[in-house]
Amino acid sequence: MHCKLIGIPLQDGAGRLGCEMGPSAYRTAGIGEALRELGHKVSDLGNINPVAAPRLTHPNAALKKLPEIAAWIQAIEEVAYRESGEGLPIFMGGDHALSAGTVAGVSRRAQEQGRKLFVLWLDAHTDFHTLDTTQSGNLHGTPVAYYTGQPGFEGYYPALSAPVPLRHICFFGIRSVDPAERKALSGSGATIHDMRAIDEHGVAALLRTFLARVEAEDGMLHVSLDVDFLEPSIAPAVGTTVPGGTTFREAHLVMEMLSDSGRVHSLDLVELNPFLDERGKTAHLMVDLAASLLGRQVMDRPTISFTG
Ligand code: 6HN
Ligand code: MN
Ligand code: MN
Ligand code: MN
Repeated sequence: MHCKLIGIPLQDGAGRLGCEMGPSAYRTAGIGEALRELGHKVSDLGNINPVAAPRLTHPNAALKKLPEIAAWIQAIEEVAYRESGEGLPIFMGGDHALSAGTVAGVSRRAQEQGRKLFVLWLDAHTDFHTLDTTQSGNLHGTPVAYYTGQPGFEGYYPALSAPVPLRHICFFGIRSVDPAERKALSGSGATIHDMRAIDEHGVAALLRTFLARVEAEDGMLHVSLDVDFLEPSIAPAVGTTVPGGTTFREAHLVMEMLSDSGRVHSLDLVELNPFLDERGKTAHLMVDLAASLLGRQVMDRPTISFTG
C-alpha cells in the first residue's frame, strides 16, 4: 500500500487553539516510520495551506471563522480529490471541519470511478449541525451535514459535486448529540451506533454488519477518526472530551477489522490537540491505531470474510 501523509493544520473550526500542531505531533510520534515498518510505501506530502478567505456574512451570529473554514475546505477538497486517485491518503488534522473537504473530495473521485463511497464516523459527536442550527458556532460540528448535502451551505461552503447518501454513513461511538442534530438525524437513514449499542452488542457485531453492507455494494470506505471517540483517560489531547468513550481494545479491534476488510481507501485523524496531551500519549495511541488499520497484528490470522 502507498500511504500518503497529508498535514492539515486547521484549528479555526474548534472552540480553542492547538489543533494546528496536530500534523507535527503525528510526525513526531513516528507515523511515517510505523507505517514503513509494516512494509508500506510512505510519502509525506507536507501540509495543506488554505486559499484566500472569501468575504462572507451569515444571519447566524454565533458562527465563528466562516470565511476561513470555507477557504480551507476548498483547498482540502482539491487535494483530497487529487490524492485519492492512487494509494491511501491519511489526512492528519487539524480539527474535524477538515472532513468537509476530505470527504467531499474523496466522494468526487469515487463518483468519477463509478464507485459508492461509505463513511465510518468514529466520534463522540455526530457533527451534523448546519450553519443555521449550530449554537456554539464551532464549525467542526458541521462537516457531516455538509458532505451529505443538507440545505443551508449553498453560497458559503464550496459547491458539493457528489453528496454522500445518509444511508452510506455509519456513526460509531456516539454519546453527545445536540437537539437539532438529533431531530435532523431521526429517520434520516444513517446508521447510528451510540455507546449504549456498543455496550450491549460489542464493537465487533455492529461493525461486521456495516462492513458486510459495504462489501455487498462493492463500496469504498472513508474512515474519520476523532480523538474523542476514545475514552478521555487514554486520549486526553482533545478539546471536546466526553466521558464513556471506547477503550483501548475496542478501538484497536475496530481498526483490525477495518484492516481485514480491505475496504478503507482514505483516513482522517482529527481533533488531536497536542497542547492538551500528556507526554505524547494521545499522539502515540492515534499512530498505533493507524498502524492497526494498516495491517499491524499480533499474530498471523486466517483470512476473514465479512459477507457471510
Ligand atoms: N467534533 N455538538 C457540539 C457543537 O459545538 O456543535 C460539539 C461538536 C464537536 C465537534 O466532534 O469534531
Ligand atoms: Mn468530530
Ligand atoms: Mn467529537
Ligand atoms: Mn483507491
